[in-house]
Amino acid sequence: MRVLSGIQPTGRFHWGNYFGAIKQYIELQYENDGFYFIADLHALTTVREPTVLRANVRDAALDLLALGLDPTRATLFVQSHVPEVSELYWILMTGAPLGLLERCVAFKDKEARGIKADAGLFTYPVLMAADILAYDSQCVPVGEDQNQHIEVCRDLARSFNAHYGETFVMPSARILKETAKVPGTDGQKMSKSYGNVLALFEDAKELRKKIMRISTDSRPMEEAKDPETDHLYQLYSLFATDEQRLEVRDMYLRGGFGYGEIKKRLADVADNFLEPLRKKRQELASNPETVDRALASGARRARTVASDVLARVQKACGIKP
Ligand code: AQP
Repeated sequence: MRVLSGIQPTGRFHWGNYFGAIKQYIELQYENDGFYFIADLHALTTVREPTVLRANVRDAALDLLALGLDPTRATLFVQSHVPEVSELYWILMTGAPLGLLERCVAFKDKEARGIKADAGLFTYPVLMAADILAYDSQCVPVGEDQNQHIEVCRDLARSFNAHYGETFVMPSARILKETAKVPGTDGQKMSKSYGNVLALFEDAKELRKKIMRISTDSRPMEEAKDPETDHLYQLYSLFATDEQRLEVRDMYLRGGFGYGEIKKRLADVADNFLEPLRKKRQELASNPETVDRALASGARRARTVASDVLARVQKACGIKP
């Protein structure tokens, strides 16, 4: 099965990116034909400093490789290295109903929070549709926040197919229930633009400090609490073994514990998980040519697939002989 997903190099990856999306990329790479890209064209809507964007793309590649993405199994590439996608984006823009884009909550949410929105941000779901359709993708592993954009992609593919004849493969989202919306330090969705993230490759001491500052309620220690509605417990569950999780769950149900104790446990399990990855990342960073080689061969493979799909689309709509 062709699996595809992209991730924006708009800053360092956080726990939500990993548990919502990247972990799926890695699990799916063994049995499927995985295409994973660093979405630098999408990032241009927020990162307007060239040196920062270049550094972010490199960090993103290092992070993905350190987290376990294997470029000999999956195709890892940078979005802008496949120009066919930009042409497909334009073709899909013609015929994309404005109302469909106006209903996208990610755009409305940013606008409501006073983030200056440009046409790129408004039409982001159409570029995302081109990203998906350009590789005949069947499965798109993402967090819940991207579900609506995948529905837009399916709408655009359906209406193109209805007008010009069967051209696009219909993709489906793959969203894991337990990690569809990882909470941030304040309990809202973990998101860079909410300033509530815990980064994966943050300095260990800084990370521990941030964990100790996770917001909690002021109910008395002795009161029993529902673990399922508590974001600290949800974060702990991401890293804990079943046994560790059940022990903490019991503490919540019984009451008589302090949130500080859970935060310490969270810092320990997270550190346990992250420490070997930090080491792996350091090794990779000292071999930049390995990363360059992986991205170059990924782009070659991705272009081969995307140019075939684009030729099929051009023929269908009559713009090339
Ligand atoms: N909190 C989350 N829980 C589960 N999945 C999440 N994803 C992001 N946040 C969560 C998933 O990560 C993948 C990459 O998303 P992206 O490139 O769109 O990253 P992002 O949107 O830049 O992440 P942010 O922090 O949410 O950025 P802003 O604040 O700029 O929008 C996607 O599959 C996404 O679902």
